[in-house]
Amino acid sequence: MERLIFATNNPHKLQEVAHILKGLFEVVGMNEAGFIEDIPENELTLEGNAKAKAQFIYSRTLANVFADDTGLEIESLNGEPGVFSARYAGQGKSSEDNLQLVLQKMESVGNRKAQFRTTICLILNNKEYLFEGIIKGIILTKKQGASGFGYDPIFQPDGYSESFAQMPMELKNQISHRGLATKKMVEFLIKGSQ
Ligand code: ITT
Repeated sequence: MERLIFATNNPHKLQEVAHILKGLFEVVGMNEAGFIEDIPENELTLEGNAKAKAQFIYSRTLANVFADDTGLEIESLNGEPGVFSARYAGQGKSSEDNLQLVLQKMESVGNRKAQFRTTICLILNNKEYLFEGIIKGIILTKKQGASGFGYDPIFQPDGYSESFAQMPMELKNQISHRGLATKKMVEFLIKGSQ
């Protein structure tokens, strides 16, 4: 089975993606690949950060690698937290702090439309490829559910009456931003290797 490094320090992302790639590719997280440091994310776009993370590992290993940068884009907050989703409440703050800040900013806001967007950058045989996944939904007024991670308890995808944090991972993976982007990458990898 072909080996791919997933340049992430987020164990939840690794678990979700490893589940999708199970039986197709051997996915190795950054820790397993021997990296313990945080990769700097200084770009102003998801694409830029995804590329930076993948290039960081590629330049040190020359191995096939991919990275995911994800943002929660809220219409009435002009696309915030967006590329700053991981540090919305400030450097060193927790996911819970970030989520609470979103709830606070959305307190008296009527338009609750939002989307999660994931950009994956794959570096394969020294070439870069980008894949995107988007899921539209709404920001709930309070937390619901305890599965998942990050903003999952306050995001309800359109067409569902549960938050991402109330769904089993299999269902989230079927419809999510990350699931869609990962499946596009899988199609590309499978087609490319034929
Ligand atoms: P890596 O950069 O190491 O992959 P990260 O957690 O820093 O991990 P991002 O830079 O993509 O990930 O930051 C996006 C933030 O948005 C992240 O900290 C989560 O809190 C949140 N997030 C990302 N994917 C999510 C998802 O599927 N559901 C809920 N929240 C998510």
